[in-house]
Amino acid sequence: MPELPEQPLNREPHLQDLVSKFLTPVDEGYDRNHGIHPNIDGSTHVVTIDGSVHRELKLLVKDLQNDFKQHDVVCALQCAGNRRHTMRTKIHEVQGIDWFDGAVMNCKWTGPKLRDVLERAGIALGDAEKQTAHIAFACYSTPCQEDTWYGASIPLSRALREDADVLLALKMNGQRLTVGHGYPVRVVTPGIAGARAVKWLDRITVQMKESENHYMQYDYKVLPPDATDSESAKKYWGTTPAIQAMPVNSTIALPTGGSSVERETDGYITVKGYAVPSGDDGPVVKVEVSADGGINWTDAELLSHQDEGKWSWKLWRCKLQIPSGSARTIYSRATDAAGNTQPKRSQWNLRGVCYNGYGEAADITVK
Ligand SMILES: Nc1nc2c(c(=O)[nH]1)N[C@H]1C(S)=C(S)[C@@H](COP(=O)(O)O)O[C@H]1N2
Ligand SMILES: [Mo]
Repeated sequence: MPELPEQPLNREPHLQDLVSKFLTPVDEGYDRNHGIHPNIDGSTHVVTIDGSVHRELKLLVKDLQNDFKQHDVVCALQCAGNRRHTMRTKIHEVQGIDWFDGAVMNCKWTGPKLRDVLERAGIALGDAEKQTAHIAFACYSTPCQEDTWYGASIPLSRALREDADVLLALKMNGQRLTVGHGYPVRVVTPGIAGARAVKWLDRITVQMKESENHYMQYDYKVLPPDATDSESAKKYWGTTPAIQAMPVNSTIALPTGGSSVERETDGYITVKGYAVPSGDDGPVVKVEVSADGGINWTDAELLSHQDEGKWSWKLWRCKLQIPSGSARTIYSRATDAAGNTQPKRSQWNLRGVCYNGYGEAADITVK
């Protein structure tokens, strides 16, 4: 495996800062890297489109900008390991970075739709093949900890759907992409795990197999519960599907677990958080909060924002009546437009991915 000269940058913001803005500022979102950042010259960088296409394309960044209609998409981009800390502390130890609830950001991305670029190349597959084919994304510019390159794939059919809004993003919140978030071009796959949103994109391939990259085949999968360590996981990697859609989720940013809060004169406390929908099933239409372990639920107020859409997160807040005392737990539960809702606890898996049990602020002292 590649020896990297330094540690990859991995960090998440404080949750209260994160939910203070609908659009996450470029330098305030989480960073997730399996290698170190490459140093790419955006004026000469080429994205190759190849595989089962009629015309192989080599596009400069300026071609992506000038030759195709530019689209804006506001979406939540979330690491599949978001909330791993809750899974490992409430259920059982898992492998992976100890993400709390902040490995998600809600940004506005701008660039051409992948389907328009693929249309220019022409898909050289029959209709039946198009239904089962994959579109693979690769970055060869910088090695990773577990592989010499980074790659991922999504179903081709999804990339071809006008309403799936898969973008080759050149901008983030109206500004040129930063190196950390993929300059000069990254894939943005709304509703799909962040692991597929390949940064520093240099190749797009139409193929009949999934990406063979380590992070597609041997990571980012919800392994069955009897995969309890790396050894017992071995026989499951090949048969467990790679994560695509992320599940509906919500978390509580205020109050912070373990903190003390004073009740307002009316006996209420303010609870705040974010909620994200499941895959294609946005937006989130309801968030409820409970102060009694999930017996009674109070509807939270969903805040409205100008740029919101089915892929964006919902910020919410709630006035919750809660008795004073110590060791109180507050839960949150989101429901999306298709009726998907959070379970109290989601299934344990070795890699600690896709945790979407109730949002939880535990051990609160209410004065
Ligand atoms: N080339 C490349 N792309 C990548 C990664 C990476 O390590 N290398 N990490 C992926 C993962 S796991 C996530 S969650 C997102 C994180 O994006 P961000 O660092 O912009 O927050 O990028 C994805 N794209
Ligand atoms: Mo990730």
